[in-house]
Amino acid sequence: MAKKNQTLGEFIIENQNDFKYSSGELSRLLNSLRLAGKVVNHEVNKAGLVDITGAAGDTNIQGEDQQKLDVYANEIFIQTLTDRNIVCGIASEEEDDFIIINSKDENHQNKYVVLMDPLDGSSNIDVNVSVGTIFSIFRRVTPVGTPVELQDFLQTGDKQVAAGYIVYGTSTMLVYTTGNGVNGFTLNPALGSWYLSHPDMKFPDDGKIYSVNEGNYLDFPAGIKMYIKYCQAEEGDRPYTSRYIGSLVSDFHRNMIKGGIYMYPKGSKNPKGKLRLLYECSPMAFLAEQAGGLASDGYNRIMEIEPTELHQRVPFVCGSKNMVKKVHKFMQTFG
Ligand code: AHM
Ligand code: MG
Repeated sequence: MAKKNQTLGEFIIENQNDFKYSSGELSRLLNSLRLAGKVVNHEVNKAGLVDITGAAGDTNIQGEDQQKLDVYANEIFIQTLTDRNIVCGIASEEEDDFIIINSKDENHQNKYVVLMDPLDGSSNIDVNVSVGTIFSIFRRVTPVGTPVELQDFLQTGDKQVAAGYIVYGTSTMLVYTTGNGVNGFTLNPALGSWYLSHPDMKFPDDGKIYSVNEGNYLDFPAGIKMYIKYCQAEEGDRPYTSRYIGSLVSDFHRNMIKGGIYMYPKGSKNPKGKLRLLYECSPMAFLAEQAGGLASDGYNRIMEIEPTELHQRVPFVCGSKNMVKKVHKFMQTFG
């Protein structure tokens, strides 16, 4: 039973019987992510102060190497998961290939792989706008005790055992699911603890917010153009409100709380869409469905798309159930 103000550590222990498999291992993995999230949060919050936002490879005034925050976040998450001997493989939006982790005991007993976007929306860092970390966890499909292979990462979203995000916003929140609803925890920076602030989060079935980069309007498929016109029409509860932060995590988070839809369709600049199936869309789709919302590529459930490559991109439509269904109707009619 979720209790408000319970700490994330307590919540993980109390709910570990909900996990389908090896609860201790998954609990340790979630604990590592919450720790790495705190370290990254600390850096994100002082980004303006310490001039850490310079380009990777730059040298600061003291002659120390500077790192971009997305490179830093990538390293922190990989290092935390590796040092604590918790997973057998990691794939990251920041890495060309997946990383094989050899367990410290001889037989590589770890069963989980993590896929992540360590700092999504990173173009927002320099202007002090919210960014986020997205993670997705699968059980490996190749035999335990052997090095992980590509097929351990190329799994459909339906196979996820957990997924979540951290939003570094006006307050920092960690929101995750293990397939039993969605819960949100807010970091108390003074104490360094995450507290359950948003138990059992749900997308309202309907919403009044649409989030899309309308600068690309001319490039959108006809169905999306027609849906945007529908959102803008004066009829019933419309026109809807347009809100676009340009940080998927933040746009999703707001829409889940208030009711809304996020869209990143394909276009000539992004013929397959911009967002990555495995690091962004699949985990967000798991969260959306667990919160009573929907996520698709405009036609099909994201959770059923068979990945063919690590950095695969897909069109993405995600949010309140009835809004996503409306987009499907427009896509079927106008393409
Ligand atoms: P990134 O992984 O390079 O940060 O790109 C993903 C981000 C999303 O967070 C955001 O919704 C989208 O890209 C914004 O793209 P655009 O600036 O084209 O609207
Ligand atoms: Mg990203």
